[in-house]
Amino acid sequence: MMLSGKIVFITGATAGFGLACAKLFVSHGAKVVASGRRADRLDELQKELGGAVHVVMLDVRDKAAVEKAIASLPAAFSKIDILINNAGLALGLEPYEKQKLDDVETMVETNINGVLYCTHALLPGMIARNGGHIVNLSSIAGTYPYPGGNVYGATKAFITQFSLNLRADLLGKNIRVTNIEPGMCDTEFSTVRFRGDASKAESVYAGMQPLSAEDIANTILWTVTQPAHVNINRVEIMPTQQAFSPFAVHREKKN
Ligand code: NDP
Ligand code: 8X3
Repeated sequence: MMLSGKIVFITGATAGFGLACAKLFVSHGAKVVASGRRADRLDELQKELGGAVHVVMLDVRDKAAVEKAIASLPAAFSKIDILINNAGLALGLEPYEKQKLDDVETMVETNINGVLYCTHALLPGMIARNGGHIVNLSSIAGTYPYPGGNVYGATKAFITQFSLNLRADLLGKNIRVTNIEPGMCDTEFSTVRFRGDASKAESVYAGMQPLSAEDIANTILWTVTQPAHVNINRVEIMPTQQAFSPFAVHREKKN
């Protein structure tokens, strides 16, 4: 099996990409540390995947909790080979001046701080063992701006640049870093963004075929199963039915 003997730490494994990765990686022989905030979802996953998974209730915004969770992993799950920094969210699609600062802080704390804390806690072990792979979930929103993307897009731009800079730091240490940059993908992402408004979330994907969480899990699996000398730096991936459009131009009305 492709991932036999590998231990994978996934943040945000209770839904979407993280959940799909947990299931796919276990099916390929990995042992998975699955983390997230929702205990009921973690319990379900534990029941479904059994001894191949160790679940940890964890809010990645909490620096002390991240350090404690990682320091207290059971021995069989403690030597992490692959970290998937996946936990993240967008809140709102309003122009910045209308965004609630509480939501802004939640995005920054989750999408940026969470990645910084988990990476900082797990990297020394990878360096000591002279091997590892960090996979960060950025987004096309980190490269291409769109109205209402303001802070969410900026947090993802941070992740893209952090991934590339980590590569520079880690040269010679046999640790790979991959930045995954998906476009529209039908998970709980839009339901969270629109604060539980399911019909608004559904309308995002109406009449087109978005990516699925499994598409992203398969892509991540591909990046982590390349030969050790191959580092996939970035993967930008969109639905076929999503593409680019011209720059927007504001034109003054003629009298
Ligand atoms: P989902 O909403 O389906 O899943 C998000 C996961 O993140 C959940 O498991 C949630 O678990 C977890 N999470 C959120 N906040 C925290 C927190 N503070 N601490 C720990 N876990 C947290 O979204 P996706 O699977 O779509 O998104 C995964 C990642 O991919 C995100 O970083 C997102 O920005 C990115 N992405 C998504 C795209 C999309 O279109 N869907 C496209 C590009 C990137 P819980 O609530 O249990 O804590
Ligand atoms: C999620 C993709 O385009 O909705 O990161 O921002 S997008």
